[in-house]
Amino acid sequence: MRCRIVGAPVQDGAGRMGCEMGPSALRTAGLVGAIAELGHEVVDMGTVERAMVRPAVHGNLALKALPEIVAWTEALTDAAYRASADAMPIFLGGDHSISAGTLSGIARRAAELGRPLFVLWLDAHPDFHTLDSTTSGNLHGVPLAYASGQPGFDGLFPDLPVRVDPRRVCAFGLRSVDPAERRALTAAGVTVHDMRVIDEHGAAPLMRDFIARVAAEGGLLHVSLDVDFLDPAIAPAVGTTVPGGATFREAHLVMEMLSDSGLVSSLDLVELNPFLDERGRTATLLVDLVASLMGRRIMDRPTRSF
Ligand code: 4U7
Ligand code: MN
Ligand code: MN
Ligand code: MN
Repeated sequence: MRCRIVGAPVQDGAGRMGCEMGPSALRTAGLVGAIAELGHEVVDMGTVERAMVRPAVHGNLALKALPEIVAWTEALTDAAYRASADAMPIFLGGDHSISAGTLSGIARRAAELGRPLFVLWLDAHPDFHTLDSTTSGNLHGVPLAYASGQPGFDGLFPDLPVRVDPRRVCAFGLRSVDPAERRALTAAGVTVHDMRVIDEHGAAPLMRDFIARVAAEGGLLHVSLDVDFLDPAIAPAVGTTVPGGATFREAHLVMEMLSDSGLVSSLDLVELNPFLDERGRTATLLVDLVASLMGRRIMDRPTRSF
């Protein structure tokens, strides 16, 4: 596999500062070496630069840093499109607002390749607010709604070249969903495997079904991993902790099954706030999860696991 590392040091979309240091912490924790060690070709392409900020106003006065996030989305859409030309891009956030751009660029790429794009959204939150429905005004809460073409972003966020079909999105690990998001997710047809569903069925059969769907349609698969998908006891370096998250083994199993599938074509690592970490343990855990996704195994397996 050819991998491309793309730094996206964005923090204006989150409620508190620190995500800007995410790419540095992931590099310091040894991301590039961990991938290379598994036999992949990996190039660190450096850091995306924000586009020029232009004034942007919206009736929702709670919105924070709208012009800045619009400018980042412009730059990241372009960077994601280019980085996905002939390799698997890994985007280092930065807060989750970066996915407004990464998803939009990847969706354009998938459409050009004539492949349906699936998205696995690993997160405590669906990030399915529109500019009108968000009450916190933090724009890391909107990227999935934007990229899947929900209304109300026109004229402010860049026009989507190609939208992500929400029926090809699986949100996995949710445990904090606002009422407006709940309604919109259902109406849009997003598959939601919240923590209660994962508790009842186990992560494996849910992942197996989703992977089988992607494979059956010959799809590309973008994985967006928000640190708060993980239980805060194992991943403290995040501004938006919600108890009851994925355990260490649940998270690794998801990555191992994705790796076996051979379908993952792009990845976001987002919301790491190194200012809140304990001696780099969250950054290190993320690097180990990426290693599982890229093929690290406890033992060799004689057969595929699904
Ligand atoms: B993250 C929230 F109200 N929904 O809109 C909001 F619960 O990227 C949280 O998933 C958003 O971390 C979390 O502010 C965004 C809140
Ligand atoms: Mn998120
Ligand atoms: Mn989240
Ligand atoms: Mn968060």
